[in-house]
Amino acid sequence: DSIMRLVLIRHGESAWNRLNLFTGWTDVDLTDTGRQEAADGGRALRREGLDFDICYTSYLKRAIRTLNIVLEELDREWLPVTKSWKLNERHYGALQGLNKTETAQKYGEDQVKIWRRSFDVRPPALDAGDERDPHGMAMYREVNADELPLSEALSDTIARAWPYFQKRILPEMRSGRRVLIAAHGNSLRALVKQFDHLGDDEIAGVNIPTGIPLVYEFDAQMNVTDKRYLGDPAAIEAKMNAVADQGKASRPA
Ligand code: DG2
Repeated sequence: DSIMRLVLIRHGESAWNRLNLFTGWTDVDLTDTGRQEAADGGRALRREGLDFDICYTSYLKRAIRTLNIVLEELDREWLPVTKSWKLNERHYGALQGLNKTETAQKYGEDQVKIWRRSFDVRPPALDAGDERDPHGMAMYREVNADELPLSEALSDTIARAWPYFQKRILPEMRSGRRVLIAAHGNSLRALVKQFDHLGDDEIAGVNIPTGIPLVYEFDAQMNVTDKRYLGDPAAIEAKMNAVADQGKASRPA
């Protein structure tokens, strides 16, 4: 048949997810919980009998390590993996390193919601030459300077991630390869918005849980014919709500 399947997975909990800090391009590692989530995600894929031919991830170690753990669970560590900065998390600009709750207390929950979930409002940009500026980092030395952001709205993330998907990943799917993508909350929201043809307001309500495989099926015209998270629906919904609540001014401990 001509059904194409694609699996997306957000990395497991990172050290900065745990601390509730805006992360973006900060290259933080997984926590023990995050590694556990990744292993659980890999086991869920194995239980479903899902197998892969080629994998994609970002340049950031929380996504790379999640993918490695998933592949270990699947006994598929030999699979080819392509890394691209175009699958990096949305650049969170000068918010990177700030606590989301404290930022909501200081600027209000509405402003934080705009910074986290608006389609085209960029967070305040990093100053050029800031130690977090990607220009000059070894990781990005092959990237044209004018492509590297100092802050991104979701629309900017779509502008790099979606052409990458269409040019590099979709042709592999069309040639019959089974693709796994390990990436980030917002770089995956960028793809989901395009797959599901969500409006700019609709995507604001989408929160991607950590470490839960999201299985898409498409027909040859790239219409979505099926979409499901692997796991217990109540647990998944609780995880999505926890992501949404990270921007509240007060959160349950
Ligand atoms: C989080 C997402 O990215 O944050 O950059 O802080 O998926 O790499 O942990 P991830 C970050 P929110 O937009 O959900 O606040």
